[in-house]
Amino acid sequence: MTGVQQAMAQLIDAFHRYSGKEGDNKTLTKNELKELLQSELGELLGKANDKAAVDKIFKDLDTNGDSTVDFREYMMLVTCLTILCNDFFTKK
Ligand SMILES: [Ca+2]
Ligand SMILES: [Ca+2]
Repeated sequence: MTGVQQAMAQLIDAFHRYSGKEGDNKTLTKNELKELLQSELGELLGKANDKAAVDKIFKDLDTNGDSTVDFREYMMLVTCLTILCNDFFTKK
């Protein structure tokens, strides 16, 4: 697998690991998303400890406004990060 594919697989796996922690096991609450960002992407995002940044990411992802992030909504984050990764890897 390439780095990008590996990153995507890890992000998809992470959704399922964190979505089951509280409430509905098919969606992420803000707490679950925050934990996921901090634990899995802390290095990449750097701002996961910043509450305002987490709030913004959550709000941006929750396109239907039901206060949870489902897998479809989460895929937007994966796509954005994958594009970032792709830029990173192709520039090398
Ligand atoms: Ca959940
Ligand atoms: Ca939602």
